[in-house]
Amino acid sequence: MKKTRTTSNENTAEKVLLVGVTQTQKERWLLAQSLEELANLTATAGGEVIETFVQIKSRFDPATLIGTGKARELAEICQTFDIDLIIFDKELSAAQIRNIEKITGVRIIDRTTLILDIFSMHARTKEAKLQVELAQLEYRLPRLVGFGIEYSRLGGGIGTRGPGEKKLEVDRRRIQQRISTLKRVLKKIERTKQVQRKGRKNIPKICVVGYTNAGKSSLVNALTKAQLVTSDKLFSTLDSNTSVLFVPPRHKMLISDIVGFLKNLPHDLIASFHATLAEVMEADMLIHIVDATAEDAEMKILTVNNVLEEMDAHKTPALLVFNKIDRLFEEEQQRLTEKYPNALFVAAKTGKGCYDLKQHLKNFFFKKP
Ligand SMILES: Nc1nc2c(ncn2[C@@H]2O[C@H](COP(=O)(O)OP(=O)(O)OP(=O)(O)O)[C@@H](O)[C@H]2O)c(=O)[nH]1
Ligand SMILES: [Mg+2]
Repeated sequence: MKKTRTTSNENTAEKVLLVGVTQTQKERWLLAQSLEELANLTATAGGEVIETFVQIKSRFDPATLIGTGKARELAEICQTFDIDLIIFDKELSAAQIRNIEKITGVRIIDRTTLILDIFSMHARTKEAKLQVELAQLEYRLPRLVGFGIEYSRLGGGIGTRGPGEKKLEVDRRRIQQRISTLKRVLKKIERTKQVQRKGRKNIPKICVVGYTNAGKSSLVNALTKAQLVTSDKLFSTLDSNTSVLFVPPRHKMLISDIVGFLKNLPHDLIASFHATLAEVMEADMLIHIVDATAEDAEMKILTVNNVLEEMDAHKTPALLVFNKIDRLFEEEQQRLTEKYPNALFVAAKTGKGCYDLKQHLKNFFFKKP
């Protein structure tokens, strides 16, 4: 077991124990990063991380993942620190959740449930709400044990929030029906948006992609007159938003801000966001924005590239833009410049570099060869 950190939060916050498991000592560093991210996600969802439990186990136990002995250790920690909720960094089966809950007496959720919970908190438009509901139902369906059994778990707290006022459904047949309805409605929304985009087909389309919190919305605000929500919470943007980017004296482009990416985003979740992510697929150019101050910036670049590849958008021309250079050491910027010679550097917050970026976009689309 390894003790890591405690984040402060309001007194009412749920007290959370994070659990990370890995099969080899070598993966430990990756696990530490993943747990750091899990702690940020937990704080975004309103929880307070009290303890972190790390286990290296070469073979996972199918019943409890970590093994009964370790589950008992968790139970002790929960008692000592008065823990309300355990969040596993790994996806768990319904049986594993049930078994560990039985031993610890504490509610358990996994990383995906936490992410879906944050998504449901941040969905604002009808489209985003429907997409989140679809992702939640698709995640729950294979994990339902029997009719009604799970219902008592939906008492409230992190991991139980559903889109809008709707309580999450628990009946398998009704879930299936609802999934079909949601898919149908979303398809319709997607078609309407497609028609809208066709109407603007003569205007170049740019889509800003990047890891969550890289500064996508801030960049669109800096380049246009948009006033998109920005915050240091993860996944503040769930609804795609298109703004006009004007480069004087007469050049016009469209620029879209979309949901951010994250490592190990569940596949179903990406699929549920098809209508939103169509912005990516139909863009003429992508701006791949990176938080240059992030310790693991290069891992994040790879993650974003992987998601783009999964979406079949990796062939669209992409411009790498490092953001937040107002907080970057000069030597680090130098190193990144050498490694990524075609990248641009900006500070969306102060506007630094945005003029050059606009000129670059203008030249890309309008300069005659
Ligand atoms: N110091 C500094 N902070 C910045 C800069 N650009 C953005 N930020 C901050 O970074 C955080 C995330 O910015 P957002 O624009 O919300 O990032 P995003 O990529 O849209 O994030 P999600 O929508 O949550 O995925 C906010 O707290 C911003 O104020 C910058 O150039 N410098
Ligand atoms: Mg955003």
